[in-house]
Amino acid sequence: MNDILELINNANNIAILSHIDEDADAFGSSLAMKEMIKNKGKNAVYFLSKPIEHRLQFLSTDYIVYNEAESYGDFDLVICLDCGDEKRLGKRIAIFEKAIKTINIDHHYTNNSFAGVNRVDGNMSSTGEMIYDLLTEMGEEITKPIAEFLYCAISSDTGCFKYSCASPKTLVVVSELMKKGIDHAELSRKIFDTETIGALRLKGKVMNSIEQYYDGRLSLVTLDEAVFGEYSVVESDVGDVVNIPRSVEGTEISVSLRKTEGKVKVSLRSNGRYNVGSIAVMLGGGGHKMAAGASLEGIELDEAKEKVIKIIGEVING
Ligand SMILES: [Mn+2]
Repeated sequence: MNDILELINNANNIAILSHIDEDADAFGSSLAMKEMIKNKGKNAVYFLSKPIEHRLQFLSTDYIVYNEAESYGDFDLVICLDCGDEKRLGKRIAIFEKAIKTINIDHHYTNNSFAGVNRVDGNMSSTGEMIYDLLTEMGEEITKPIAEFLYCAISSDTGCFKYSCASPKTLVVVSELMKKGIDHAELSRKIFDTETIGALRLKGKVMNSIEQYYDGRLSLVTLDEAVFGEYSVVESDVGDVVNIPRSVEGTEISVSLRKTEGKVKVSLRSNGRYNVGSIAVMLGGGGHKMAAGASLEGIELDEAKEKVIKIIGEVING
């Protein structure tokens, strides 16, 4: 029998965790896993590191925002999804460390196999696609809510199926999800084509402030902490701004740096030629070859920018 299925079948009280700063793949694949476990008549709790961003709130409210001051009891199994290493659990590592059995399902090639049972495949488009395969292998029914959650996960990590990580098989999976009667156009509109007015105006400012280096092969934007207040938006509601410099003609690598909560979050994207996963590793982070990131602590925005430009310069000028 499948080892993951065996662990789930033998557990009764299960915690689900995904990476900090949850994105649609982390959120969607966790909700799908939770729904499947619930359908089996077992108890599962999904712990978020913080409230989910505005545009994903319509998907579900069936989760707990983790509070370290509270005690949540013990879980006999913890399942980590879309999480490249245990540091990416943030404060919820307390739940992970208390569990006897742990599972790690992820598609970040830099994943360090930190759990008891690890299913890691860096060639998969998304953790959502891996959950689809797992549920199919386990003979679990893909219900309409599960199909909606997985559609959000897969469509988001593939940039609506346009990134190189989307394989012919990814689209077969999505075709199966569509057969469950999901409204894919409405889901896509909510996830990709809806913004608050403040977030959209902030992006306008970001567009006007793109910096270019190395003959335009590196395009970069920075967001300081004050800009979110200036446009009356919550930081997490702004989403990925790294795709804005990525679309500038001639760009090989695009970068966004945003200062929040005393850290500088660095997002990196490649347009194909360079492996930004290894650049992220040099910065203490991780990810995929085409999309990766790192979080720099105890550093000012300007200092972080200088550091990132220098490292990328070494890669580009090789
Ligand atoms: Mn993912």
